[in-house]
Amino acid sequence: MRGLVTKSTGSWYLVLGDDGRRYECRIKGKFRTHGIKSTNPVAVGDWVEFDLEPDLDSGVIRHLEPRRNYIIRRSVNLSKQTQIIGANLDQALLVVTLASPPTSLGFIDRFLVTAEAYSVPAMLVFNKLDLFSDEGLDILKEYEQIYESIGYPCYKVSALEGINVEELKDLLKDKVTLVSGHSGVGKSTLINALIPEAGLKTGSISDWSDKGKHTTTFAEMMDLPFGGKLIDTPGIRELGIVDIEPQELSHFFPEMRALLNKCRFNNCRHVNEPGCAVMEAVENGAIEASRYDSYLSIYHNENTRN
Ligand SMILES: Nc1nc2c(ncn2[C@@H]2O[C@H](COP(=O)(O)OP(=O)(O)OP(=O)(O)O)[C@@H](O)[C@H]2O)c(=O)[nH]1
Ligand SMILES: [Mg+2]
Ligand SMILES: [Zn+2]
Repeated sequence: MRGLVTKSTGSWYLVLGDDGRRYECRIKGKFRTHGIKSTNPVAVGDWVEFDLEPDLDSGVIRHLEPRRNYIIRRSVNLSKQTQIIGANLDQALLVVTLASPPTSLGFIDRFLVTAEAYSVPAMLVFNKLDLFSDEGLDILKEYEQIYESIGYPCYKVSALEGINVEELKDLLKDKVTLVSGHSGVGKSTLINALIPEAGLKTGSISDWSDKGKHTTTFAEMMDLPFGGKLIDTPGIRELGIVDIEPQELSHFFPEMRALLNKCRFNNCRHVNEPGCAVMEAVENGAIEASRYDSYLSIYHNENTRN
């Protein structure tokens, strides 16, 4: 039977079969994963074929269909294993908080680069609007300006108080949307606000300060009552970039991509070359310094890997 993977624990998978029933499935033996080595050969959003076990309630996945796209990360710990966060996505929504917990611009940029590299349209949702001080609102405005000007849509909501949540519905309708972000930013709270019957477990008020806390432990796909699907995911602390060559990194910064044929050297790395149009744009403010910092950070940290 063919089916859609709606939950992945790493050891078993929930698969929505073509017959509309859900089956608990496992993977047995050797498994073709189209050349991607990852801790989870099968991810939420994958289409698979599976054989029913004699009990007819569970199954064994025997074939993974090629993915249209996916979001992948490298764990930043020593194992350096990669993990596919979700597959076959129409878009990715990064939930961002400026405080409790803070989300850095570097993290936002890494997420956006990953989404660009795998052709997943991305948007930013700034959450916990109810907690913002005047100063916080100023910073928010600055962030919105940075990302809107590059072409990433930005929204600000309070998932807890339901502020501006209604406005998100049009964007999510009939689409498969991955919801990602640090632990404690309110991903599950936001999904509960959009899908009242989801009943997802959310962190208790003080949990975000406990760095090890992950309330959501497995990725799970849920149906939106007005059409479309959301994938709730466990919070990620850091986002290691996978499989991007140094010379192609600037292609995944849309504002740099627009300038690439203007550099004096066509193999310009935009690091210290004379006549670099990207560095010139940073100098005159057309490219945000924080974005260029993120570029350099990814360039030097990620791409010198062995
Ligand atoms: N004040 C305020 N608190 C919020 C808001 N959204 C979520 N929270 C709180 O933030 C905490 C974490 O929310 P969760 O929804 O569990 O966060 P998460 O992103 O799903 O976290 P993980 O599952 O660990 O990745 C909870 O105490 C929520 O009540 C909001 O808009 N305003
Ligand atoms: Mg959660
Ligand atoms: Zn250059």
